[in-house]
Amino acid sequence: KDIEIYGRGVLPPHLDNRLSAEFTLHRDPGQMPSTDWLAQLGPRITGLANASFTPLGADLMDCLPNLRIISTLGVGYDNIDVAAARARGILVTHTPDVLNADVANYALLLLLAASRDLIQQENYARSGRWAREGRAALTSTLEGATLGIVGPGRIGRTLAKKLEIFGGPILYHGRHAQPDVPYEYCPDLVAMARRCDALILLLPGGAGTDRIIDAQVIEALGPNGILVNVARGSVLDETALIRALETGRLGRAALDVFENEPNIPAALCNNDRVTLTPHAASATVETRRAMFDLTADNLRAYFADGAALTPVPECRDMV
Ligand code: 8YV
Repeated sequence: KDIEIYGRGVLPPHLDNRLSAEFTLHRDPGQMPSTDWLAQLGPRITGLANASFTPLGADLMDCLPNLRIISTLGVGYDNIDVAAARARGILVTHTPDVLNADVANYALLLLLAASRDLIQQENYARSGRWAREGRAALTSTLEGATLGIVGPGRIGRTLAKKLEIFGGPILYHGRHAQPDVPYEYCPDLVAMARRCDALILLLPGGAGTDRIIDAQVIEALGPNGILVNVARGSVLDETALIRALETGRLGRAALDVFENEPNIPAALCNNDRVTLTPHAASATVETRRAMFDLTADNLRAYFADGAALTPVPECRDMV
């Protein structure tokens, strides 16, 4: 237990237990550790377990001069300044793959919920409107629908396979065509959106994808189109989305992630053509446990022999 770890953010109990069994764990004293806290503990900390979505940049790294590894909980690491970490010789790891199936399942759930107006229909049944007003409105089918995946990474590919059940064309857009992905590559996102009945966003957040889903893409998807976002709020222009929904230029949206979490604009909350969930796509007991274990295992492996299990791609040459 001579290795001292900083647990940043609120660590889930299982992760907290794993880390405190193996290391000396210093839990987060607040939003940003105080100067006193950092002055006292900063130099002793060699590992950081990150469970926070707030930016982790050079300012904090410079207060932790002996930090060797940042193990972040989650596959996404857009809140971590990886270039700043690399420049300081700090390895960054994340938790890929273990969440592929559940996040893909959630995207499928949101897609089905949006196309069949599940939440509205549930409200209709529960509130007694069925009995008072008769049958609910008809919805639209996904059978044979053209479905577009934006971001053909690990989760995108897992989802694409699941979408084959609908029997329609599956298209994808990303920076490059992927030779091992057996679906049609569309280099032009707007042109792809125009052809699609639904777009599902699975691309990483960060500078390269900031608001890549803009008014033009949203309007290309059109008045009957469905937009599903289980990626990051930052990939979507939320204001343009709201405007398109309010003016009938987009059909439906199903959103698990938002620009300013955990705050959701009232214009989305009040729109019954929007399905909302609280960033919960990976939130099953089983998947979260695997994510917590991988976060701890990366630290354990690194401190055992320098070979972390799942470094982020930018740090693969560091192990
Ligand atoms: C969160 C996610 O990490 O993996 C990601 O990138 O966005 C989620 O799975 C999860 O909420 C744990 O904090």
